[in-house]
Amino acid sequence: MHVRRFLTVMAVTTATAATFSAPTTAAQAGKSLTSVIPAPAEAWPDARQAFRLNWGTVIFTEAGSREAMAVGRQLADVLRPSTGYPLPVLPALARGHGISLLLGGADARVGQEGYQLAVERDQIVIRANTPAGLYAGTQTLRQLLPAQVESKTRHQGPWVVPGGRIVDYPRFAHRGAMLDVARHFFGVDEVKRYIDQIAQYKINRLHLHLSDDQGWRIEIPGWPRLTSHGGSTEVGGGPGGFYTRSQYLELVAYAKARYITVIPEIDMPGHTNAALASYAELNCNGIAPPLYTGTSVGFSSLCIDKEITYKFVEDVIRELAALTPGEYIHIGGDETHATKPADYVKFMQRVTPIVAKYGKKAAGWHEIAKTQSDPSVLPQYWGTDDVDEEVVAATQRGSKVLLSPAHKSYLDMKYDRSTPLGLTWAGLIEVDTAYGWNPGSFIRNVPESSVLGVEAPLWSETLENSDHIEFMAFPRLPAIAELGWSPWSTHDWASFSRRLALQGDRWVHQGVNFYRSPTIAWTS
Ligand code: TNX
Repeated sequence: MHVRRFLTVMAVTTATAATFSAPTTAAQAGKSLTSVIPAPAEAWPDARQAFRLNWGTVIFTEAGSREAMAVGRQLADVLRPSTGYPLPVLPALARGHGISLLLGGADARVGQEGYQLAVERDQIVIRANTPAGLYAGTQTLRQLLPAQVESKTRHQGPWVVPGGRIVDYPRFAHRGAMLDVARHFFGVDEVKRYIDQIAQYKINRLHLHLSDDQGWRIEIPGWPRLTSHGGSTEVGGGPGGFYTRSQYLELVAYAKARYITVIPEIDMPGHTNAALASYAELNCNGIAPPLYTGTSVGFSSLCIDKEITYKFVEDVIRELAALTPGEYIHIGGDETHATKPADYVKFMQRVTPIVAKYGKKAAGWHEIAKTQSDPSVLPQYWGTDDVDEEVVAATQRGSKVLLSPAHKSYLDMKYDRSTPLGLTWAGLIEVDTAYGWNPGSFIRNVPESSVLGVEAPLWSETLENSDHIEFMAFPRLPAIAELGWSPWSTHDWASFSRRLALQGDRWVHQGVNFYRSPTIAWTS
C-alpha cells in the first residue's frame, strides 16, 4: 500500500513537472480574476502574480479554529479528485507554498460574510472576519481555477489561479433559494446536491417549502398522520415522502456547513389539503377530503374558528422552531382564496405571535403584509409588477421585505415556449430577464434600505428529480445570486453573460444538467 502510494506520487510529480514547463497562463485560458459569479465587489488583477497549484501545495487554516479547518477540508475535497494532489489541510503555524485561510486582519469592509483574497506567485491568502467569509472566499477561489478542477476524475492541469487581489462582500444580507419539496418530494440526497450547487454562488438561505395541498413533508410529534397519510403522495400520484426529524436535522447541518441557513415553511391557512386530508378535525365540516395530486391552487383552508387549528399550528411551530437554528419560520399565507379576508387577518394575527413565542421571526408571502403591524414579520414579495401599497406600508412601519418577483426570479417559469418543464403564468423567463432588474429599486417607494434581499423560488409542480431541478435553476439561479451579492455598480449583462458561459464549463464537469440558453455563448 505504501509503495503503491509512493509510485502514484512519483507519477503525478513527473506529470506536474512537465506541465510546469508549459507556457499556459490563466489569461490565455480566457480567465481573469474577475471571471466569477457573483462578480466581486472590488478586484485588482495582477498578471505577474499567477499561482500554480502543485503536488506540494498545502491548505493552511487559522490555527485553533475548527470551522476554518472544516472550510479548508471542504476546499480540499473539491480539489483533490481532479488534481490528484494530496493537499493536506494543516493549522497555519507554518508557512509554505500554499493556500492560507485566516481569520482576522481583513479589510474592514468585508464584514460578517465577505473576505479578501490575495493571489501571489507563491501563495494564496484568504482573510475574513468569520468562517462564513472564508467559505465565500473559497467559492471564489474554486471558480478562479480551470473548470476541470470540478471533475470527479483526474485531469492534467496546469492548475493556475490568476494573480491579484479581491475585496468582496455582499450587497444584501439575505440571498436565498427556495425548493418546493411538497408538490414533488425530493430526498435528502437530492436536497444536498442542490445545497452544494447553490453554495457555489454565495447563496446563504435555503427556504424549504415543506407543506402544500399535495404533501406534508416533515414529521411532527403527536400528528403522525401528517406524514404517514399526508406525505404519501405528490403531484401526479407518485409515492411522495417526508423527512424524519433526524433527516431534517441532517439537512440543516449540511446546509450550515456551507453557511446556508434553512428557513422551513409550513404554508397556511391555505395550501393545506394534505393536513386537512390527514386530520378530519382540522376541517370546519369535520370531514377529511381526499389526498390531492393535481396542480390547482387556492381551494383549501384550515378552519379559522376551531381551537384545534391553533393547537395544531402551535405544535407544528414549536417543533420547527426546535429543529431550526435560523431566525425565521415561514408561515406561507399565499393564495388563500378559500379563506375569507377577515378570517385570514384573524388567523395571521393569532399565529404570528406563536412564532415569536418560540423565539423566531415570521416570514410570509407578501399577502401577510396586510395583516400585520409587527415590523419583525418579513413579507416575501412574489408579485409581477412594481407597485404594492401594502408592502410599502409595511416597510414604512419598519418591516424589511424579501424580493422574489415571479416574472423575474421564479425558476419554475419556462425559459421560452419550447421549454419542456415548468409553468408560464408569470411569463417566460430567459436568463437576461432573470438578471435584468434591480432589487434596490424594484418596488416603487421601497428603498434599498428596506430590502433584506432576494430569493429564487423553485416550485415543483412539473419537476421530479435533480435533472429537472438543475435544468430550471441553471443558469438562472446564478443571475439571482449575483443580484443578491454584487454591488449594483458591477451590474452588466455583457460581463455577466461572458462569466456565465464559463460556468457552463464547470457544470459540464460537475454533471449539472443545465439549460443551454441560446442567449449565451457557451464555451463547451
Ligand atoms: C404560485 S408564488 C404559488 C405556488 C405555485 C407557484 C407556481 C406563491 C406564493 N404561490 O403555490 O407553486 O405559483 O409558479
